[in-house]
Amino acid sequence: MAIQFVTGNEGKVREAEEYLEGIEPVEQVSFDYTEIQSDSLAEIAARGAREAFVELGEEEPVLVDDAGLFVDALGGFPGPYSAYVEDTVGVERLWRLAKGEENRRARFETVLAYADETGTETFEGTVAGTLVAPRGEGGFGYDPIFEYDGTTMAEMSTEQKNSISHRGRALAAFAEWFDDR
Ligand code: ITT
Ligand code: NA
Repeated sequence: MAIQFVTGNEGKVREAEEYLEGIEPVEQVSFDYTEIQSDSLAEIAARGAREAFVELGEEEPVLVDDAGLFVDALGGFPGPYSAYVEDTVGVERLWRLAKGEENRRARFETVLAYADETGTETFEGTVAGTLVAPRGEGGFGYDPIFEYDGTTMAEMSTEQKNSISHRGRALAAFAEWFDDR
């Protein structure tokens, strides 16, 4: 058995594989689940995981990850629109937007939704940090402009990022629950 990680984002898969190594194998699967209009990442992820589990034949468990970057000074923007904003505005220009603000605090949030024949469970993770000019070649997405404790997430190894990140925290909650079932 392998967990089917339904995502088009290879960075997410790398982090999940690294974290779940020795617990459960992870396989990337492409499936375009419906992203419902909602301000709740948990609701979006849970519905997506359920739909993917059913549509993929209800054989193997499914994992979905819905994440966002929430910038304090921008009223939480881009939040649930983070993927769209990365594609259109871009990471560098989002930094320039934040640069003009005195308050550069931001947080990443992610919700992991796991679905199998017994039901659907969600696990959340958050990390608070500061937006900075882009640094580092690792990670993905907004990592180069998100600094935690003096280091951008793009300057961290996958293992280091997992030890402090929103996704790492959600994976920790998931792994604990998964192991205890
Ligand atoms: P899937 O929906 O296919 O999983 P996606 O990249 O569209 O992939 P999201 O909607 O969850 O995923 O992503 C929201 C945005 O936030 C997107 O631009 C990501 O690149 C970015 N993002 C998510 N997790 C991140 C992380 O750990 N570090 C930096 N950026 C991240
Ligand atoms: Na997405």
